[in-house]
Amino acid sequence: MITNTQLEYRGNQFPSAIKSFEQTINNLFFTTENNVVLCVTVLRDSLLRFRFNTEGVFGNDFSYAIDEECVHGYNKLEVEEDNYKYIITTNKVQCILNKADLRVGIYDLDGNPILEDELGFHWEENYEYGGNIVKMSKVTVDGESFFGLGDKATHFNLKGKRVSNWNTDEYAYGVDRDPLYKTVPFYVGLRRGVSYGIFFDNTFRTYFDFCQERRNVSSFWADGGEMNYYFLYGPAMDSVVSVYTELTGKPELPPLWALGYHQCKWSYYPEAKVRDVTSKFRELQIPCDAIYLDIDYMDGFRCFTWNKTYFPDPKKMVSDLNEEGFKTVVIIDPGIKVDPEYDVYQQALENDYFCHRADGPYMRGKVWPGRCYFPDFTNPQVRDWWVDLYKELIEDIGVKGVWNDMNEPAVMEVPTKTFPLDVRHDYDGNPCSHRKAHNIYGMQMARATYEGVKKFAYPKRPFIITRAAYSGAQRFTSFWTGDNVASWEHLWLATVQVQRMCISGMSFAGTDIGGFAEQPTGELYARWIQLGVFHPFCRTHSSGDHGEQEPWSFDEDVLNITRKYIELRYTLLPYLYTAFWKYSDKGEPILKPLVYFDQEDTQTHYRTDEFVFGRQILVCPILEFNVQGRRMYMPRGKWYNFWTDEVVTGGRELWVEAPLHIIPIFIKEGAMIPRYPVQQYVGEKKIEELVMDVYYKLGEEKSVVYEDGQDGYDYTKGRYSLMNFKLIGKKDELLLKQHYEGMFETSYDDIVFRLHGLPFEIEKVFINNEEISLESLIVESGNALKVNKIFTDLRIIGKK
Ligand code: NBV
Repeated sequence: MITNTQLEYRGNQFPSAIKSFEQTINNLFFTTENNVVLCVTVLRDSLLRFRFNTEGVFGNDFSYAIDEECVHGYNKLEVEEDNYKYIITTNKVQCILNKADLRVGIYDLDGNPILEDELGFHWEENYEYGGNIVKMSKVTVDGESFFGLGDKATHFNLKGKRVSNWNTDEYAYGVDRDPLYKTVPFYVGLRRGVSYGIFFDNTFRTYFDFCQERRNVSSFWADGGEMNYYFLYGPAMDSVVSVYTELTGKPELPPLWALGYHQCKWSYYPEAKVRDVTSKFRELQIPCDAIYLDIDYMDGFRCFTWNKTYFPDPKKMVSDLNEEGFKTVVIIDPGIKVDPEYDVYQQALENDYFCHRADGPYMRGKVWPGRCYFPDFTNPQVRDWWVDLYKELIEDIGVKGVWNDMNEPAVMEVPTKTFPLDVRHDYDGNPCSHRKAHNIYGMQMARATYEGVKKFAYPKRPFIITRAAYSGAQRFTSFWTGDNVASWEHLWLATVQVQRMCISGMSFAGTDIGGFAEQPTGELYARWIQLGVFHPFCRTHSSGDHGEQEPWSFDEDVLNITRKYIELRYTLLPYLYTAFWKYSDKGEPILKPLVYFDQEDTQTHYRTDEFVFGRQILVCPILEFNVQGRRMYMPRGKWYNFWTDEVVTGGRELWVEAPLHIIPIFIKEGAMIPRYPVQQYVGEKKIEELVMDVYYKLGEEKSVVYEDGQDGYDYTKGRYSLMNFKLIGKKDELLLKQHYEGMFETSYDDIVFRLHGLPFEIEKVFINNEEISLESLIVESGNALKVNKIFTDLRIIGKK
């Protein structure tokens, strides 16, 4: 039976009435009279998968995104039936399927709707290519908001937007330019205070419409493949994002140096230039951990080779740099130069590792080396071969990280900027055309690179960065947002894009600080570095054809500002590393957009600029030129101004001062923030004592500090140190409780607690219930106490 709404969608086909239901353990199969099958899989009480097929049988169930290690299990699964519907009940949700038309509604256990089908699943034959365009539409309510989708260069709240996913090399993209480099078909909906998520795991070109076409409808569809989506129930946004990240995979911890500052340019060469730049960092005492070599280090842009004129002895250079604390990161692109004399080309040819066109010949395309062929990274044998190509670079020469670029894949001089759609791919034994493999090509390249670097860097940790990605790529690599521009608009995009990446499971992300294309003014660079040091990945990069972009390329003021903020990042490394550990352990995003931080406060739903770094540091970037301050939204609660210790009450907009050397930063009251000394690079100094900045609160707050060997895999065997603190503030007393876990011996014995905002003068201190003389503890000018790290109970009592 066709309904009235469906009549408007002639050309589309719809499921008819359900004729049968079958259950095999977790899979519930519903088949309609016109042979549509819906398989509902209950993975967890709040995680359900919906997979539709229009021909009665499902193809092989294979996904590059889903992490096989993700643990599933539910507490309850019941299926009931009446004349009109099937009701699937778990411990968290109820899912109702209409018998008449297979439409689905999901409700909480009190019957409140979370997400209901509008037209629900429908499809249209794809006349051009065969197969179906598979579609889904959902009812939305007024005030509903949408977040996620990876690197979209648009307002943080996607309400009213239509976006698509087709990995694209988009040099100097502007606001609203779409699609860009990455495909993350995942979003979080926030409806009447309740969050849910949708992950549409389909690698074809996909589309999402958030009430742009029709006011109360959101929809998503794909040019081919299956309607295959996961529904994640919150009701808190943090559980939606964490469960999505678990589903698509959490990363290992990076080496700590990778969280330091990185310097890059297209390109630093010859060797003398590289050495100049690195020595200048040390001379000017600007901390820096990584130096990048862009395409010009290679011989004629041939991957895995060196230009021996520019770099006569790469091993010596890399090792000298390493001595000075600089880790060398090199670029590797996917295009392999067609050159019968080149061994990488020969090997791939002999083994048939390059992609073919549908009618047989190799896929040819022009990139930096000229005419190239492209490895099929969706073939596991090709990935294994690629892994071993890293032996010399990593094991022999000592390179520490690899940068994968152009892997959308990007091809020059063709209007589509990528492979022709007929190109064939192995897709891990599920052969298909480029229409299906395009969006995961870059991820599979980064995966093979990760495995290669890991194999030869072991027992050290690998570092990989990629431009193109699909959901799940975070298991292997970090990300940057591609070829941005040195403009104020792009500085705004930087804060929006990195926050968006963070709630899309891809926290280890950053932008080219200062902008890749064109040249920033000193002021823009200063504002960008102030923001960039709070991004999980922190690298200055530029195309190099518009002038210099090293910290000293501007004036003295900008140099000092840059040093000050990079130093601040280095002092916050234990805090950032702890946030990374929470990401790696629990899927918790490193940056928290305000709506994530406090979804119940509707004032946060349309904020784009401010974010919380980790759990307790609020950052508000300055995004306009020639200003001395700005208005910002302070989330609810009390916050200490980082610069002045003044306490402000949130839940309101307020004016904050921000002359050029200041970015507004606020610390959540009750927070305990760990700090290291300034180092020129990670590991330069032995950490003799840990400083903890303690921000008094009347009430309670928890803080955590995670540490380990900073590299290597011992942490996976329990060799880590986890200090769980609880601060309890009373009128005339401050109690710090510690619960310790792990087997790692930190290099320091003592913690220096710097006390901020203490409302009383200290009279006595008890450690584990034993009074200790104040004089023996007090350091710095009075408001800091130095205490052996092994304590469970530190009680600071005020004078009455
Ligand atoms: O390899 C050169 C550049 C690189 O510096 C940049 O970061 C990439 O996004 N690459 C793009 C190719 C040239 C772009 C114009």
